[in-house]
This record gives sequence, C-alpha cells and structure tokens, in this order.
Amino acid sequence: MARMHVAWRLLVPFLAAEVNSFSSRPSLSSSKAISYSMGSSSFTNFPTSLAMSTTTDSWETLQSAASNTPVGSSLDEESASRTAGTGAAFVQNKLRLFGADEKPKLTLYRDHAGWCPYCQKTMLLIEEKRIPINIELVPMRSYGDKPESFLRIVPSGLLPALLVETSDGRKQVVTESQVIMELLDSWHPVEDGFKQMMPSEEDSASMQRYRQLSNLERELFSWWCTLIFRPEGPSFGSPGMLGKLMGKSSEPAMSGAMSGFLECLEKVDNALASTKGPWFFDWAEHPTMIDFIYVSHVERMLASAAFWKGLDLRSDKYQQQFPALNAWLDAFEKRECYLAFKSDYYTHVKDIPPQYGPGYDGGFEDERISFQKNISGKDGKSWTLPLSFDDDVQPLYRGPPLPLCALKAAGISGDNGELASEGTSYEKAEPEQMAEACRQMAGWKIASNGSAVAKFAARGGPEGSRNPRKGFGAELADPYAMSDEKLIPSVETALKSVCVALLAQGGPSAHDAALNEMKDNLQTQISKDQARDVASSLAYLRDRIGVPRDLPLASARQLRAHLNAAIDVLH
Ligand SMILES: N[C@@H](CCC(=O)N[C@@H](CS)C(=O)NCC(=O)O)C(=O)O
Repeated sequence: MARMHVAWRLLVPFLAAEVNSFSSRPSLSSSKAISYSMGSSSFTNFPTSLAMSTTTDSWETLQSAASNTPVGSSLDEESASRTAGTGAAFVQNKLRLFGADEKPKLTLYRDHAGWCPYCQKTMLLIEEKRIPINIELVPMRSYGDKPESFLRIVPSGLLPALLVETSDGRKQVVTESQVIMELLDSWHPVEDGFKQMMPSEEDSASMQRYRQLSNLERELFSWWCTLIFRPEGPSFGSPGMLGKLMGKSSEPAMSGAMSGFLECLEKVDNALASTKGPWFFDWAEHPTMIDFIYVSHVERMLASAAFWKGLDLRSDKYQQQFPALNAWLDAFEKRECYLAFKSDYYTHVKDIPPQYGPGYDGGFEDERISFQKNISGKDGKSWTLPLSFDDDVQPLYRGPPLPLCALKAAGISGDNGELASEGTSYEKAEPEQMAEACRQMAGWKIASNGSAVAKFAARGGPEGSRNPRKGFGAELADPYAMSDEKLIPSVETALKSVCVALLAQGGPSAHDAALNEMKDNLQTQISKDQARDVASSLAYLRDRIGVPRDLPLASARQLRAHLNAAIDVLH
C-alpha cells in the first residue's frame, strides 16, 4: 500500500503541486518585495536581483515570490478553500460542500486528469445542481494502474462510479454516467431547492424530446467515430462534385463520413435553434441534463475534427452553418464551472487516442496541416514568444480565461465592465495585463512544486524515460518513466530561470528584462555539455502540459512558450 502511495504521487507531478500549495508558505521578507499601486490593483515588484539569482534561490523563495504576486496570493487562498470544499469548480477538487455542514454521503470516483468525457458530464451536473459530494480521483487505464481499493469497489475499473452510503450504513455502487446523473438528479429535487435538470414527468412532450435528443447524441457520437477513427474513404468525386449536385458550385470534396457527420450536426443545430435560449430546453435558464450529455463529447469533436480533418466548427464559416450550436458553445464557454473541466485541443488530441484509437488524417488537407501545426505548437506562433493576444484556432477570451479569483486579483474586468465576472467575454481586456496574470499563474504553479516538476522533466534526458514497468497508452502521462538523475540539478536551475521570468511584474519592460536575464542565466549556468539534454528535458515537460489538469489554456500557452524560449537558448 505504501508503494502504491508513492507511485500515485509520481503519476501526477503537477497535481502534487496542489497538495503542497495548501501548506502555509513563508512570506518574502520585506527587503525583497517592494509594493506599489497601479490603477485599482496593487502590484508587488521584485527587484531584478531576484531574477538574477536563479541558482541560489530555493524553490521556497520562488514560492514566496509567487505568493506575493496578486494572482499567486489569490490562488493560495483559493487552494485553501478547495481543500475545505468551498472553492470554485476545479478539476482536482476532492470535496464539494455547497453549504452543507456535514460530510457528504455520496462519493464520486472520476478520472484525475479530466480526460474522461463521462466523468466530465457528471461533474458538470454536480456543479450546476450544487450537490454536496466527496470526489476520489482515479487514473484512467491509459494513465497508470488503478488503486486496488477502487478495483475492489468497481471490478470493471470503469469511470465514473458513484458510491452511496445509505441511511442504515450500507454502501452501494452505481456505474454508467447517465444512470448516475439521473439518480443524482432525482435525489436532489426542486422541492429541496435544487435546480431542475430533467423535464417534469407530467410534461410528456418534453420527456419525449429528451429521449429523442439522447438518441441523437448517440447518433452524433457514432458519426464522429466513423469520421475520426476509421480511414475516411473516398470523397464524392472531384472537388465541387457534391456541391454541384446540391447546386453549390464551390463546395470542397467531402467523404461520406464527413457529410454524414455534418448532416447529423445540422440536426443538433436545428434542435438547439428551436428553443428561445442557448440550451436544448427553454424551461430553464441554465444548461440541463441533456446539455451536459452532449457537451463533453462535442468538445472532443471540435478538437479532433480540427486536428485530423481540418474542420474548424468554430470558424466564421461554420458559425454561419451551425449558428445555434456555436451560440450554445459560446454560452457554455462563459461559465466558470464548464471552463474548469474544459481541455484544450492539444490535450484532447493526446488523450483521445488512448481511449478511442488513433485518429486518421483526412478531410480538408490545407486547413488540417495548418491546424495541426497550430495545435501542437509547431507553427512558430501558438507556443512561441512573443505570443499574440489571442490564439488563431482556439479563442481564449470568449469567457473568463483564468479562475475568477485570479482575474479579480489582477484587476481584470470582463467586456461587461464588471470585475472578474462570468457570463461575459474578455476579448477587450488589456493584453499586457492579461498576459502578466496568465504568466503569474504559470509561475505560481511551477514554483508550487518545482523540485518534482524538474525531476519529472528530467525524464527527457538521454538516460531518462526508461520505463521499468510497462508502457501505458497516454503520451501525456508516461507514469513510471525514470528521470535522468544526473541531469536533475541542471534542469532545476533552468526551470527556476523560466519560473522567475514568468513571475516578472511591472508590465512588458519588466518582462523583457526578465527574459533577457533568463537567457543570460541559461547561458552562464548550464554547462555546454549538458545544454542539449536540459533542452530535451524542458521539451519533455512542454509536451506534457495538459489543460485543465495543469493549467488553463491561457496560462498553459505562456508556460509552453517560455519553455520554448529557454529551449532556443540552450540549443
Ligand atoms: N457507458 C459508460 C462509459 C464509461 C467509460 O467508458 N469510461 C472509460 C473512460 S472514458 C473508462 O473508465 N475506461 C477505463 C479506463 O480508461 O480506465 C458511462 O457512461 O459511464
């Protein structure tokens, strides 16, 4: 059991940061921090000496520096609330109280990384209904071994599972996400003050629509599998042929799988268009059960269709073709509890194949090549400094790009003029202020668990990644791989330099200065004979940053881009 515990911590290098960050941290001595005011929010400026001393500063010092940034200090507070079960929605929360004063009798077992779509939809229901619950985080098969304690309860190992403690103390297990969701809903009725999630039994027309929409979701899922996970098959003749038959001369070539998928999406779009609001039913002003049943898979469809087929369903063209579907996604993306579980396209293209099999390249070739480069950070822009404000493929500011507590601490208002509110976009935010907040969140995360992250990254060295146990399916996990031990101190030095650059405060000029110092430090402190291996270690880390497991996308792209800046210097 003790061995299991150690392995379990190694599985989740960034997750472990959450555990560390709950402990109280020493605050930075006043001689190091100079506070000054800028606009409505208070900034703490670190003298550049902090940036110049990356090898001498301990992770504790960097942790204190991170905690003294506005964003870092808000995240420390939020971490404490999360442990107490009172924070905002978060992918690694283990307790949700929602005002309850006793320990919940329900326990949900769900995947710890936020990769399982069935766990995601269940969590969305729990958050929306505010159901008090304990959460046990379990790795998926592709991520590592499941704890025996879980397998004793659920021998199939399938997630999610719900453990229910009945009033006479017996325990029962429920599996199958839709069953779990419907039971959770029925046990938390409107009469007790919970939100309504299903049509009422008396409303037979709505019940029938619910069942039809559930079947349509399975139909869409099946078209998605046909399109992405099988060789695509021939297109309908030369480009334009199908279009000409349909009277549209400029339609590009499409396979049967692609047109079947799009036709099914059109049915979904029509269903959404038939209600007044953005959701599938308009008797509620919030998303309901059927919205959750769809959204976690639609999210994976968006990522995989862009990456393997060059089909961007969020582009202007498809906004026009599927306006209701896009409005529905917009409405979801403005909600903090949806964003807490939403992955970026990169994470999905890495977490989908271990679950469903490999995706097949096909579809619209030019777009596909360009999206693949963007999504995997190989277009020289999406993971490269200086970063543009927004991303070309995945708009970052349709809703709050960071946890609301972090936006509030950074003094960032939404486009509705309110400080750190949900339900609004952040497209008009001041780019430099936003970038600094996103960097601070990434710096805070690295500083929270620097030694373990450096050890993890050192698997990328020449003596690393030897997996003494067995290979697991997920590239983003690689759980039992070994570090290249002799490289760890240098990787740690390099990572501290990156962390200091991320934590720089005082606007673009302070950040530019910090980047220059990072470059100087890397050149002087990493020996020439280790530079290439340290660069591979940073690249190993960069390629394993998952959203939302490690950071929100707006912050993850900053970390990826800063690691790339360091890698460039080391090369
Ligand atoms: N029909 C089930 C499907 C559950 C399922 O397939 N879960 C997958 C994850 S997405 C699983 O637990 N697989 C085992 C594993 O990867 O560990 C449900 O709706 O709950």
